[in-house]
Amino acid sequence: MQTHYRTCNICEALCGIEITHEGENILSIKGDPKDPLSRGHICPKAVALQDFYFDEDRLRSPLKKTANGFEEISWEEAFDFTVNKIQEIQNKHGDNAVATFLGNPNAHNMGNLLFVRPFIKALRTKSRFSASTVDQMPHHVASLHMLGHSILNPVPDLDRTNYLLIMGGNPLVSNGSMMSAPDIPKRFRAIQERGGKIVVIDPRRTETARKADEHLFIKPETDVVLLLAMIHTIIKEDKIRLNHLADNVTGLEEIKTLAEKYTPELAEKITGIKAEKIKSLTLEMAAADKAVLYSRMGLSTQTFGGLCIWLTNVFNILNGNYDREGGMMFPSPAIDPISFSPKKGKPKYKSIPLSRVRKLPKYLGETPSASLAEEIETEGEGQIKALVCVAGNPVLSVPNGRRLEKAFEKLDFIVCSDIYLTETSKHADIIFPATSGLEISQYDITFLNLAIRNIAKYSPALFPKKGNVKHDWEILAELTARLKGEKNQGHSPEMFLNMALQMGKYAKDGLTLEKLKEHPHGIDLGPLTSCLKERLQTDDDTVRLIHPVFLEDLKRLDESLNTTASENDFSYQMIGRRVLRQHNTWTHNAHRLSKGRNECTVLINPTDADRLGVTSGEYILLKSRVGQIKVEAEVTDEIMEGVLSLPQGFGASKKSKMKIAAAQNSVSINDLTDDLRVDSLTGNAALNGVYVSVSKMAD
Ligand SMILES: Nc1nc2c(c(=O)[nH]1)N[C@H]1C(S)=C(S)[C@@H](COP(=O)(O)OP(=O)(O)OC[C@H]3O[C@@H](n4cnc5c(=O)[nH]c(N)nc54)[C@H](O)[C@@H]3O)O[C@H]1N2
Ligand SMILES: Nc1nc2c(c(=O)[nH]1)N[C@H]1C(S)=C(S)[C@@H](COP(=O)(O)OP(=O)(O)OC[C@H]3O[C@@H](n4cnc5c(=O)[nH]c(N)nc54)[C@H](O)[C@@H]3O)O[C@H]1N2
Ligand code: SF4
Ligand SMILES: [Mo]
Repeated sequence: MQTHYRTCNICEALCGIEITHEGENILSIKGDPKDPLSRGHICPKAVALQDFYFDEDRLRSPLKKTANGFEEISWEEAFDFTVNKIQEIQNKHGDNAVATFLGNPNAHNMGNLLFVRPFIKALRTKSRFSASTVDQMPHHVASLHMLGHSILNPVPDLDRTNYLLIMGGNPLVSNGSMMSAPDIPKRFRAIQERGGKIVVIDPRRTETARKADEHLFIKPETDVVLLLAMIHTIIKEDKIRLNHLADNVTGLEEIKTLAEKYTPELAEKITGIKAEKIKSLTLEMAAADKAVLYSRMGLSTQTFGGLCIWLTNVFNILNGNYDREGGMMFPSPAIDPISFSPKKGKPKYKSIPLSRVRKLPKYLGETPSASLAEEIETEGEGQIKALVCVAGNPVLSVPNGRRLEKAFEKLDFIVCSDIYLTETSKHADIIFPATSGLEISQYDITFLNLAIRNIAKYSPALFPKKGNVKHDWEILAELTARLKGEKNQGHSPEMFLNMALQMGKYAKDGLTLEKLKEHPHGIDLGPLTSCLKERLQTDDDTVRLIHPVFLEDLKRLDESLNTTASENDFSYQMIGRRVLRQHNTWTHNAHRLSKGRNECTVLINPTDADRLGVTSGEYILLKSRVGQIKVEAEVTDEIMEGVLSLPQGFGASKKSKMKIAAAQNSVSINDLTDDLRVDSLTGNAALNGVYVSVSKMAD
């Protein structure tokens, strides 16, 4: 019997796990109590890592689409065919005719992170899409304009705060995002046990809200006005404290002027939260010695996502809780992605590039994924003719996924790297079968830069590759070499990892890959420290409270406040939710995660249900501008009146090869979300707040 230690790489929580096994026979998967970050915590998904390894429905050989369906081919043929096709299309239509889509699992995989950039460079394409623009782009835009670098992102110092206000996040289920913080329940209990308070603002009384001290309902997509009113209150009540950043903040006077008109009374009318409550909440946070406002998905994937994340930062700064214990802090990771692309001293770019068709902003070189379909459909120079999709499932994950699926018919070539035949990969001409979970070695380059404690940890692979599969990085390295007409250098992720560690902050303390291998539970580098002044990337070393793009976007907000929503049939607003036992679109095949009750239900308030004559268990019809779905209703007062909640990540149909337990009831929320609804400031999709109509099914 052997014991293997690693980090679960499914979500951002970075839980340490302990696997006991006899050869390939897994005896147990448990939380690793010696992991310095997760201290023994895991969720049910970690146990399913074995299911993904053994799953008979996994892709086990390269596939080529033929008139008779998919046929297994050799790796040589798959590489050859792919590179020939890409070069043929680029020669004919230009480099940008080949688009890339990078899905969420890339961020959770060291090999992908290290090898995907050279691959995209070799493709020379500016048509780059990813899950970032259906997720957290507003966080990057706020950091870029305020701090000078898009990946200098703050995280809440959960272990020391005494007041946690959560807007649009449900970490009890999601296990946290833009903060790697495993074991949320224990960390939240600790806040309460030291006399602290947790408040949740969400249109749904979520699992997190139930553990909090207070929950406030808010009308979807109105958070920006609440944030402005909180900032207004801090200013009016003379509570601004900048603390150690006092000499490093610019734009304070402009903030005071712009917040003037957004009174709590105005915010009450728009958000539904009482003016008195807004004031008392703000004053409580101002009075707390260590307080933090944390905003996530519910705020970043809505029409004013950019303004919301900007104002979240502004509030934390004015409240004296930025880069300070118990507030929003900045990790000091052993591998600092910023050190590889410093912006300091560089001239600010004059304007942000725009997408070809809808002229949406392209931050971080990313064209918004909500515009992928139109970039394929719309003829003219730069039209997309081929798609390279690495660990992504955009048919289920981008708004109006059905339009995208239809647009695929126009493409000359699709190649996917995936572990499954999915709603997206089933359209591919070539599929590369990749390894996952227990087959890969791992160092969490992305998420250790978002962890609420400074940690370094390396996990070797547990098992050899199963079947005729390759690591994504091997696939990417081979494609890169062939595209460049060079010989594959045969570099490994470990080689780059070791180099990066040697360039890092802790190299002087002897932090090498060898040392990490000697510490299979990870190395604790201590709690977060104030480090913003050293890490700031603005040319003048200041934190900018304002930037012209935000001021400009406030005009869009004011216009929307002045237009009363016209009466139409779509009178409900739909928001998304996550379920504990699934991760996005790809874990549904794990038997142990898919048994039990149907989780793909739409939550509807009892008052609305009564009006419509709908009862729990009944199937109802939801329609939006772009589509319609039939889904089981769940009547509950945990959702606000006028709001519906549908889970994301569902919708894989039985047509795919997968034996999906819950497939019968599974519908995709993105058959209803609207690709035309974006936060025009950041290009991020506005997945929340979509207008839908509800009706009973005919008997
Ligand atoms: N309406 C609505 N839409 C949403 C969201 C929402 O809340 N509401 N959430 C959004 C968010 S936050 C995200 S991150 C996106 C996610 O969107 P995507 O990244 O497109 O989807 P995922 O399901 O995360 O996984 C992508 C694919 O990777 C495959 N895969 C898993 N592991 C590996 C691997 O190691 N290698 C390879 N090659 N493939 C692998 C899976 O089988 C799956 O097909 O969805 C977004 N879409
Ligand atoms: N179990 C599980 N865990 C996951 C994932 C998963 O699919 N399953 N996905 C992972 C990924 S890729 C990500 S990005 C993270 C996301 O992690 P979180 O940011 O915690 O995402 P959600 O759980 O979707 O929570 C978003 C919350 O916003 C609320 N909301 C919606 N609209 C609004 C609004 O207008 N205003 C306010 N104030 N709230 C609103 C919703 O009701 C919901 O409670 O989770 C990760 N963890
Ligand atoms: S919370 Fe669950 S899925 Fe996320 S890292 Fe921990 S065990 Fe894995
Ligand atoms: Mo995400």
